[in-house]
Amino acid sequence: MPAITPTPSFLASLDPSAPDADDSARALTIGDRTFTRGGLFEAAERLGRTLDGEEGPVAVNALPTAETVVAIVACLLSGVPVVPVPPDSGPAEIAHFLRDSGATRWLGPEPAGGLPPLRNPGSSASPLGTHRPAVIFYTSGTTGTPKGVLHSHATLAHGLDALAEAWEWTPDDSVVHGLPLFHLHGLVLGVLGALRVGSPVTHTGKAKPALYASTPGTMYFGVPTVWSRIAQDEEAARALSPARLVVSGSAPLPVPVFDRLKHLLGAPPIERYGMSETLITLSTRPRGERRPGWVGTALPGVETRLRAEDGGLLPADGDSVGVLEVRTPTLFDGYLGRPDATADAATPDGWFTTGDLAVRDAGGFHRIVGRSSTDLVKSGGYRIGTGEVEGVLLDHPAVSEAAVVGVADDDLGQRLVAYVVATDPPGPELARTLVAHAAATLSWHKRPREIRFLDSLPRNAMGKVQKRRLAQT
Ligand code: MLC
Ligand code: AMP
Repeated sequence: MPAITPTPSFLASLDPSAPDADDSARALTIGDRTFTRGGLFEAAERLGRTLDGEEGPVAVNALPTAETVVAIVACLLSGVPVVPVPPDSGPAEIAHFLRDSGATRWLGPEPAGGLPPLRNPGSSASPLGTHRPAVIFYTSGTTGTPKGVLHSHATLAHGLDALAEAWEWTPDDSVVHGLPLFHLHGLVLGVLGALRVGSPVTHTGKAKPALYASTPGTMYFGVPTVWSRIAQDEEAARALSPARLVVSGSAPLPVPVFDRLKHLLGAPPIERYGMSETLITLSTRPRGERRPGWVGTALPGVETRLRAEDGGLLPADGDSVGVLEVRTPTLFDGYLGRPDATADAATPDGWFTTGDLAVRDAGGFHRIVGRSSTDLVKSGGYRIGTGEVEGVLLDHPAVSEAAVVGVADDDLGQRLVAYVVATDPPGPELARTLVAHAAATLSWHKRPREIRFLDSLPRNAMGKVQKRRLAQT
């Protein structure tokens, strides 16, 4: 993890010394607040001055508000690492994020249950050591608590420039979305991307069809759940037809949704693929082919290959399914404090193992087929580790066994279903209690959408729960 010098030009459009800077140009609208480029820079700089000497990282309660954007931009401009915290996080998650990152300050409203103690730099060393990442994203793995994904100013800058090139994204564009401000999609692409390119962005607060439809723009970003809802709302979909690009990512876009958007908008959506760890690596192009079910070709600087179960490399024949490996200048700087997990994700020759199953055709087009592990679920575009949810359910006194699986869902792509062996009488009331327990301990978006009670969980001869059998029940 090389230490990197923060560069104020990462958010290039806010650079006050830029020769063609127009301070009065609109930079951001969120809620009822609109900032000019100069106004946003000034607000962030003012807050940044209070961070002077802050070792950080600084945790930001990433509500969809102007204050959140100002806080994150302030950290980036000041070179203080920032941890965007999902605002619906429960106390266990918040305590983990703060402890694991060694956060020294919290910006934004305090959580309802109060704030756990922050690290005092004077009395304990930073888990970051000498490294100064730009952002730490917490993301779920197949087991254990979420891991901190470290990105430098350099990887973010590279990733956004590659996207700008691929999408022909210029200051003449205007971006619209309502995605959460604590993940790659909504924060890096949707806000920092716009601030780097210099195209104004409107955040709609929520990712609702009517809000997208009533907000003019040239580029709309959404996860497939958002596009599926818009595709069912003909009026909303038609309102987006003047847009230059409608972009889907974070989860597979179902082919019927692709087809319906193409019909209603008059042009097919752009699909792009990425991960918190790699940033965006594949995309279709505005002037290129957009093929339903396929996520396009490598972005500038990115290489891909497919690995078979037997360890060999697979041909790009449009048919052979293997685990997708990528080599990219946008690769993260590792998982915070987890050299074991960082090493596990790398091949001996330095490629990153995504864990996604894919095919690639001779023209370099990729289709994402699924994930190699059933323990990582994508629901509404959120990545959720089933182990984490099982652990929380097992902490409840009425639960003796629990297994969580992702089940196909027309709206969310996958929805979390928890199979539970209960010590209390099972029924709707206990189901509601367990959902509320998971939502309150972890976060609202990680709650199981359904609890199914069983007398015992199906296990193999080794005692391991057979999740594939559960997912079929
Ligand atoms: C929310 N609600 C609550 C609550 N929190 N109610 C009680 N208690 C709480 N704590 C309310 C909401 O306001 C809403 O009400 C209702 O519950 C449903 O909320 P929800 O569960 O959030 O909505 P849902 O329909 O499930 O969400 C769909 C969605 C959401 C698409 C809007 O899943 C979403 O924002 N997904 C984006 C995830 C994302 O950005 N992933 C990218 C990761 S980066 P009401 O009345 O308002 O409806 C990545 C890399 C890449 O993947 O490639 O991009
Ligand atoms: P996250 O860690 O939340 O960034 O999620 C990354 C994961 O989202 C990837 O490993 C994929 O499984 C999934 N993903 C992202 N974009 C797409 C896409 N366009 N199609 C299918 N899956 C996607």
